[in-house]
Amino acid sequence: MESQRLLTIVLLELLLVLGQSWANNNRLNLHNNYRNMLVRLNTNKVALGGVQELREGLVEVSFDYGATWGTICSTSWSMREGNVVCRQLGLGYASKATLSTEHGDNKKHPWAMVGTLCRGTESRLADCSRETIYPSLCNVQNRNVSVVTCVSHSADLEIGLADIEKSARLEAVPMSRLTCAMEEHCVSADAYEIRRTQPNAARLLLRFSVKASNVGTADVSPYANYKDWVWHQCHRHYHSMNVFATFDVYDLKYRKVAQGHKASFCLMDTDCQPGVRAKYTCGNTTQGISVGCADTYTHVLDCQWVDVTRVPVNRRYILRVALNPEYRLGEISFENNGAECLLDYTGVSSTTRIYNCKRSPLWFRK
Ligand SMILES: *[C@@H]1O[C@H](CO)[C@@H](O)[C@H](O)[C@H]1NC(C)=O
Ligand SMILES: *[C@@H]1O[C@H](CO)[C@@H](O)[C@H](O)[C@H]1NC(C)=O
Ligand SMILES: [Ca+2]
Repeated sequence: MESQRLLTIVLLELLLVLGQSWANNNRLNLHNNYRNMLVRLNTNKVALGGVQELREGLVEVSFDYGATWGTICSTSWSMREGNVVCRQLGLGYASKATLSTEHGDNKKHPWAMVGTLCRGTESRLADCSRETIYPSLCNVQNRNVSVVTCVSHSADLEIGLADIEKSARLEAVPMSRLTCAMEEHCVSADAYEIRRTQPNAARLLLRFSVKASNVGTADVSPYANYKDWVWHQCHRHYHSMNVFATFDVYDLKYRKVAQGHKASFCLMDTDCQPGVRAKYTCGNTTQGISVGCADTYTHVLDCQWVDVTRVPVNRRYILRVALNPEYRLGEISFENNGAECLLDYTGVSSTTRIYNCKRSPLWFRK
């Protein structure tokens, strides 16, 4: 008798749990099709609510033709998702996309959708995909909801391909000449160990130039306020962004074999189209890239390399260069920010080459 009662209880509990998770998934639209989804911005801020058209606020969706609205929780909420929201609302491009409570929290505005994952090119939020598992970030403690700010003009970085191929060269540099670079973590981790016993050992550096053109309709402005820029004593300039570009080497099965570091550049106009005047100079308060200008980081600059000292020689690899890989700056498109090249690496400068560079989107997480 006792065991039968226990079984009944277990079965009842199982049904309850299944029912709850079904209801939760349904309510949060983890699997729903989004055909009838509506999107709008909303805010608790009185001053903003009073303006005619909201350009920033929390993002709300409705699956019942506007009868009820709810917010979004997503691990990957970024400028990519923001661009889709702004595009769908006819408000341009995202200049900010965060998870926060600044326009109201999920107590007052419960999530109606979780795990939204966009490439950034979709015309409607309904066309985006979903994270494959329930995001652990979207738990009961989290009060944040997805927020965007839309602007009508935006920058658009485009990576140059010819510059990478033409400039590529391999160079052996003793660590005694890499003091600044090592301070900024521009060599692989093993170098710091080796330096203790062999301070003059050389690193093999694959150097190349990277050109970042602004083909958008607004200047590139570093995301941080200039008061927050960090002075780098070694290179004697301010860094306005922590991660402006990444350089990585993969084998042909896309396993990473060498990590270039995350380069934090000092943004400026190095070359401009005819009729456009350069105005950003890598100064204390003047960093950026004007519309119609480019910032070229030539291969002779410190840190403009991948440390390939430990990469096996006489093989073919893939080099990936990505601008603004963390989507810190708002852009019209992230489809033109990546370059993917072939790299024949021999360990010898005269026969090592980078070729076949193709422009690629910032790699969409698989
Ligand atoms: C909510 O967002 C803020 C900043 O936007 C962040 O500091 C905080 O960690 C977030 N909370 C959770 C639970 O993710
Ligand atoms: C820029 O910052 C450096 C270091 O703090 C300072 O020495 C220099 O005077 C500043 N220049 C300007 C133009 O503010
Ligand atoms: Ca771009």
